[in-house]
Amino acid sequence: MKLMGILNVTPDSFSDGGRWTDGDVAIRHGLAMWAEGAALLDVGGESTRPGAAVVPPEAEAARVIPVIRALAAEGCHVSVDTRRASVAAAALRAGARWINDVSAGADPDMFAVMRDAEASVLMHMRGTPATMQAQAQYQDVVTEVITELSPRLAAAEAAGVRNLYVDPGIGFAKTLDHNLSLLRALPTFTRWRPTLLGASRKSFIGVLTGQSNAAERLEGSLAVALHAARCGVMVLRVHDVAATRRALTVWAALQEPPC
Ligand code: HH2
Repeated sequence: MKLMGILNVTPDSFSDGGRWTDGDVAIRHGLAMWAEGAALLDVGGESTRPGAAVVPPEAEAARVIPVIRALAAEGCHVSVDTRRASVAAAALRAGARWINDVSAGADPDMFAVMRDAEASVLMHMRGTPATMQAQAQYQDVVTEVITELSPRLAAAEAAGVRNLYVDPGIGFAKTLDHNLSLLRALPTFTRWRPTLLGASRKSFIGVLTGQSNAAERLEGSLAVALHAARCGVMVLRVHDVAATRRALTVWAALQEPPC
């Protein structure tokens, strides 16, 4: 399983907001995650936590493009975490390889841009970060997430997008029970499509463990990482690259046959 290291160049991300807003500090953190074994660095300039402020595309691009350019120039493989086609296009020009879109192509121009990416991620969400939690109502969350992602995948493929990954969107228009149902059903996703998962430090872990401080949710994040590995997730989006890599190394050594 590949690790995607999270690099939020934002003042307000839920667990690391403000830590990497200085470009040089962000680049150093990205290089550190790369050295720790990240296969991709996911650079984002807009927090998508519930109720986060909307960032104009120019401001989002100004945050992420210099960081992406510097990391790509150092040989790191970079993905851009954006809902904006214009930001995604600028990121590809700056050397990004993947596009990670939590809105699964809501911007009408996104799929045309994704055509030029090495791979792209379509994540499930309802509404926008501002409105999503009010839409966390499902009869059967697993079936509905797949049903809602399917037309987005079909549209992307019809537009010529290659190497698509699906993501159930943990924490995006989901309650604790929805998140747990989706995680238990990961094999359904991984049998369906190459799957990326982002659960690192998310609030459902804090609800289960009683930890309100997101930065302290490492153990819960590692538990999800091992579960994801067992379920065949191909890419795991994490804040703590070194710790996750170490946990996965031990887990892999215990598998029969060794993997
Ligand atoms: N989660 C977040 C952001 N981008 N992308 C994918 N594909 N999957 C996810 O689960 C996912 C994502 C939210 O986490 P984070 O970037 O840590 O926080 P914030 O949105 O507050 O910047």
